[in-house]
Amino acid sequence: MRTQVAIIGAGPAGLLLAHLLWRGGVEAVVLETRSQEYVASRIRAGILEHSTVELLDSVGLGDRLRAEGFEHRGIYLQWPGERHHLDFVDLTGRSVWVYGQTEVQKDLVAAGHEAIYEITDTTLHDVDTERPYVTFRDADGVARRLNADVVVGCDGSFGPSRHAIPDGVRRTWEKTYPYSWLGILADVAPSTDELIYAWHPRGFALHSLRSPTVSRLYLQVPNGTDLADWPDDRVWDELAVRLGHGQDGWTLTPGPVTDKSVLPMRSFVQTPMRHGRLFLAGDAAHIVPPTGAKGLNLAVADVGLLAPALIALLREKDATLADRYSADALRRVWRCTHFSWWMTTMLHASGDDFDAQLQLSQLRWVTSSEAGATGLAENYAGLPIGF
Ligand code: RFL
Ligand code: PHB
Repeated sequence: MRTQVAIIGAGPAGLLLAHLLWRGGVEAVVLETRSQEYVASRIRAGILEHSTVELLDSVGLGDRLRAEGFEHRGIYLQWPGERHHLDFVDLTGRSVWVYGQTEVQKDLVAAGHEAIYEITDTTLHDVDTERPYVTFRDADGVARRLNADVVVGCDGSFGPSRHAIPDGVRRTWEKTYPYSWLGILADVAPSTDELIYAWHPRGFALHSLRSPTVSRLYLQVPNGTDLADWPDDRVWDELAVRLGHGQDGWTLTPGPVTDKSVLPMRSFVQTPMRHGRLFLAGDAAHIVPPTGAKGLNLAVADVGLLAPALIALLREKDATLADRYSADALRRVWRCTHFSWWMTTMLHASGDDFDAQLQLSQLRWVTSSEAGATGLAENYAGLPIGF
């Protein structure tokens, strides 16, 4: 097989890149190791920032999002005894949208972007030449070869693409955190109109949502937490304490839990994001802890930069944007890496009393000073694609 762009990974980065390239007259083939059903039903991100929505709108993928998603003006930040609303629209003129990653994925599939699913043994070859190719076994176990002008690794944090950049060239930066999130999806109306990020001495809690009848909530838990220790009643009781059930008349309504999982947290960046004819986008190049709601948005921003670069490279033989891709993308990646680290370390209990006082001081500043609030709002609602 031959194509112009071989894309590894049919997550949001890979399928959106295929869509943007198709609109620009460049052909791509997407290779995916999981089944289409598995990819479509993975429960992950829920918040789209302003520039993500603008990009999806501009390429004909915004209709269902506008009709079925929920526009939020801001978030609540709270700690015991106090809840404050930050209005991003007043502060920056930008809102965010609640629209699940599963829905973005469905819209991409509905736009006609097929992938070759259930492949194994994905291997990248000759990426530092003009004739890179990918070998794999298809769902029937048949060995296949895909020749391309360019290979793009959109294969997430466990894919092979990032390792195809030689050890002497690639550099990685990593930070781990001493806590994880226990997340639940529940068939119950959200007890809030906008997301609540709660600092609590027992640990962070987040009340998010997916629709008027589906809530998504998270609890900070120690690394290595066993779900067997967290029956649904215990999860709801702990959420009630940390989110301030009963405080100023606010109540948390529990309901049937339909999904429960533990998510580890990590900050990770690999540079460069391009080596020869291999480009990396999304989680393949960087992971952020979820507290800033940035993972999906960063993946979209990467491909928003990469698509015009590849279109210019392959259609006009103009390498200017492709040569700048890694540096341009990494400016935003490091901004979001810092923001996600900052939100995470401001809101999670570390067990250190001194840290707790600093966190509360920071939270008071962010919620009472227009300068502090604007900084958070600008980062959360998102910087322009070209930042
Ligand atoms: P994805 O979505 O991981 O897609 C990568 C795809 O590559 C495939 N793949 C391969 N394909 C072919 N050959 C191979 N050898 C392959 N190896 C892997 C994978 O099967 C997969 O389909 O990366 P992408 O497209 O870069 O998109 C990034 C986002 O998905 C990610 O940043 C966010 O979902 C992160 N994230 C969250 N972000 C948020 O902003 N808010 C959240 O609440 C949130 N929750 C999450 C998350 C990520 C999670 N993961 C990765 C464990 C919850 C989870 C569980
Ligand atoms: C979610 O709805 O899953 C979600 C929202 C905001 C975050 C993280 C996750 O910061």
